Amino acid sequence: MKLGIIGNPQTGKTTIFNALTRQNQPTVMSGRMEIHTAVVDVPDPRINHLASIYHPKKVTFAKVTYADIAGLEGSGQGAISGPLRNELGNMDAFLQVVRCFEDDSVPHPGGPIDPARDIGSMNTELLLNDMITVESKLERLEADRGKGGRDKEAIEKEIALFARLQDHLAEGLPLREMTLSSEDIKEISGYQFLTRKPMLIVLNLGEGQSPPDVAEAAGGLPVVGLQGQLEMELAQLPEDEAAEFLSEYGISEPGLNRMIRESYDLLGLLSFFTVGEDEVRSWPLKIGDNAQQAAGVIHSDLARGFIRAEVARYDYLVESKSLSALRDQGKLQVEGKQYIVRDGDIVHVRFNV
Ligand SMILES: Nc1nc2c(ncn2[C@@H]2O[C@H](COP(=O)(O)OP(=O)(O)O)[C@@H](O)[C@H]2O)c(=O)[nH]1
Ligand SMILES: [Mg+2]
Repeated sequence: MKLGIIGNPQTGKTTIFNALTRQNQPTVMSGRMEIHTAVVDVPDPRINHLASIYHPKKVTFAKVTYADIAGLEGSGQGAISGPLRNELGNMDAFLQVVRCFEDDSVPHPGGPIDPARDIGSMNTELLLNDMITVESKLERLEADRGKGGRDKEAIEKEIALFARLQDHLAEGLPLREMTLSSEDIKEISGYQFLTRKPMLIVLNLGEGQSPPDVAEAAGGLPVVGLQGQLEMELAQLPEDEAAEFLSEYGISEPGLNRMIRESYDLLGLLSFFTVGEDEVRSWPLKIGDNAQQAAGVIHSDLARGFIRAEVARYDYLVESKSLSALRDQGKLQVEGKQYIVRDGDIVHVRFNV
């Protein structure tokens, strides 16, 4: 699953990307389309706790991929170029970085710092882009109608659907707020509409700055505040110094961890765990997926040869410290393929291939 980091130039996208990845990409404005991707661990204290029980050889966290996407401006001109549009379309969700920090040495092309305005203009930009896609599709459909080659009824149905999308967008509303049947969703899935993708607003705050109220501009989108510059410096410290720094500032956890977890939620994912002496590991799973699908995340053989899953609740395992003790206490659930996996389940798949 891939999250695209978007936003106006000089808002702190690359700074936050560097914080996420402990990398050091230059934070210069090139004006060109440029994309850097990185795979990032999703921090989870439960995994650390399980590791302290099992002392495994290896500890592996669930991961998400972030892409730092330069070259996008929320100018509201509908000017997203072809290749950039393709890249954006390939993302599963967006993080929109919004500049809140004041710093005269950092240019701000759009005028005074105004987070609500920037959120609004980016929304317009994405909306216009979807509008262009819908309109050109409608034009093609109208032409098809004139020719009369294809199934007439099918064309009329498609025209009706895209006209509905057009009306919705014309009201200034993102497509993610539109109620669509599963058939409609299938029909439009190939178009990768930008306003259908989930989005998290990330307020890039100056040191000690409290987050501005952007609820109205965000229109129901989740919002998280972050001190980008500070997080980047923190991420580049050795672990013990970072911990010292945090306690000095009275911070219980880097804001970045919260942002990563929020992006995980944004993608509609939960974590389930596997445990053992070799490895303690968290795995991402779509919320609502079943035990067989979870098995498939681990390995396709496990899904194919699935017999049953032994499932323990995280709290029970922490309490009794071993799966066999839970089995003896009758607290190990034995579940079939259709069992809906919950966040925090410890899953052991029995299989036969
Ligand atoms: N003062 C301050 N400067 C920042 C902060 N975040 C980023 N910057 C600076 O703003 C400039 C642009 O940041 P960058 O991450 O390259 O923005 P991008 O164009 O969105 O990728 C750089 O000079 C950063 O050092 C922040 O939280 N506070
Ligand atoms: Mg950048």
